[in-house]
Amino acid sequence: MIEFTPWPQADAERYRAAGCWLGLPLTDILERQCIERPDATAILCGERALTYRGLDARAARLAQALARRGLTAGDTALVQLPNVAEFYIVYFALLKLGVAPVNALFSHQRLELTAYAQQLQPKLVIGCASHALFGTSEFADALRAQVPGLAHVLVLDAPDGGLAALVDEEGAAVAIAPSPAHQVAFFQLSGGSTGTPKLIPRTHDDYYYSVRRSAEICRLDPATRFLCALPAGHNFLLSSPGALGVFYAGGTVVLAPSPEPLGCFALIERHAVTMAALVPSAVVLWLQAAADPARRAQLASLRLLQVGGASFAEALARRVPQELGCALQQVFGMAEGLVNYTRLDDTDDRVYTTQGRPMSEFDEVRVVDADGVPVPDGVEGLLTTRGPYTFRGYYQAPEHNARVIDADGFYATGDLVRRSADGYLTVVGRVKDQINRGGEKIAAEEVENLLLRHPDVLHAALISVPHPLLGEMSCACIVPRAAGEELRAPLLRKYLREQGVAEFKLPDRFRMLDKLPLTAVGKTDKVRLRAETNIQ
Ligand code: J2J
Repeated sequence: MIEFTPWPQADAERYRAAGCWLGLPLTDILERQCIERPDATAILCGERALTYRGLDARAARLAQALARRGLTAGDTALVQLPNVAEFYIVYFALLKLGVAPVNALFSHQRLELTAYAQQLQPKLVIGCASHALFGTSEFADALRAQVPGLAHVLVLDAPDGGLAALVDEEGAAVAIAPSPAHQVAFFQLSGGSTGTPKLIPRTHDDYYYSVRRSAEICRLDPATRFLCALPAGHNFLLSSPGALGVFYAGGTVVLAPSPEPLGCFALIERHAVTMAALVPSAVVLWLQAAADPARRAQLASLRLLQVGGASFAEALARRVPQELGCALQQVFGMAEGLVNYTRLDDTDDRVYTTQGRPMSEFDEVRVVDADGVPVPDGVEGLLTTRGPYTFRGYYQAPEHNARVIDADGFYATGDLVRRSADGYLTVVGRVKDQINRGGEKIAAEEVENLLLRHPDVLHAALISVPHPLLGEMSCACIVPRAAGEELRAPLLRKYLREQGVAEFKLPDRFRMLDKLPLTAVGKTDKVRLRAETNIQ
């Protein structure tokens, strides 16, 4: 059994009685389609098409192959795959086995994967040969040295057959079962604001509820063709309603390697895609591309564009229906739980100016001031929340949990919002020490700690600065140890890269300073630092 902070008994009973928690594992999503529409197309990936029966059969075969190799319920796995059909085959195979995976982003590098592996102590690692870390066995060997229980490293597209051989393997059947529905199904990744990346345990019960409710709000049905062009493992693309919502409704997931518009537009046209999910920075690129009437014509089948992950300017939001020819839905969610949607029948004003309202009537939202006292509607405050699919604690992080989850179980999201009288939220800023770089989250402390390892760096502070496309980019403010030190941006960037950090976390800009401004209590005054940093 994998440890996690459970909901208090009374809440759990309430969520069960209300039908939020059904006691069903996430594998039910596939199993019901194998009965209802086994021959419908579940996934389109390049030239490959997988039916529901095909997807389930592959997941089942892989689960059996892994069981024969000793993987059992309660084990964990670290998975890093790009947007390919195997992502879902592996995900469901592990769920069938009761093995809880964490899906690292494909942009993650040695440092992130090692941090996750150290926390999870996985028995299994699955990677892809097209990623620098899994092209050779060097990284896998280094992981084995740090994770004593690591028994298997499987690589997709490996010369020796790797993962694919297991998906095709026939052998003696072993009895397997998913973990109980009220237990951990898998781990989500936190955007983070601390030095170490945090893991979010998600149970079958809570996640399945969020998927069903999301599919309902977005009115998914078997005719839905959903373009997944952002990382498949991200909470948005997996559950809001994401691929799991589409599978639940019996629709089709069309996989794209990236949100780059020309490739996506071709896929939309070829597969008559009806719905897509993007971050704001990708919408800007889509709007530019759709200025060409021939390109715009490729979007004829698109009915709904979901936008979330970062602040979406009202002026851009207003252009979506006009220039892309589809409805807009704003989505404000988080891997920790709470997801807000504008509704498909909302007024234009709501859709353009708010980030929606919570998906569930059981979501509880408190907008509070710095002392934790609720503020009136319409007044800016800190968003805190609890509910049937909002976690109660990060994995093995008691100190951090004590800071972000209050005595009543409300999670402090770190987002500054305004709530309208009818419950719609508008995101106005954040208090967490995080940079939201076009939807990719960077924990300032993590990068600062890496910079401080450099012998010539005395102080380091990572702040956000405005960026026309990404919304925000990062700027590292550095105080060198010795005056006149030849500490240059390329050198520091190279130093960070060598430490094995994801490319999107490398500071976009560097500023060399004599000293950092301090607050009254002696902490770096990032508000002042941001105000004084004028970088275009
Ligand atoms: C402003 N900020 C937003 C929005 C997220 C659906 C959609 C997104 C995520 C996600 C997700 C925002 N406007 N529309 O998990 O299921 C910022 C907030 C939030 C943080 C969460 C989903 N939508 N944000 O982005 O865990 O700061 O989840 O707390 O990656 O992104 O980031 P993440």
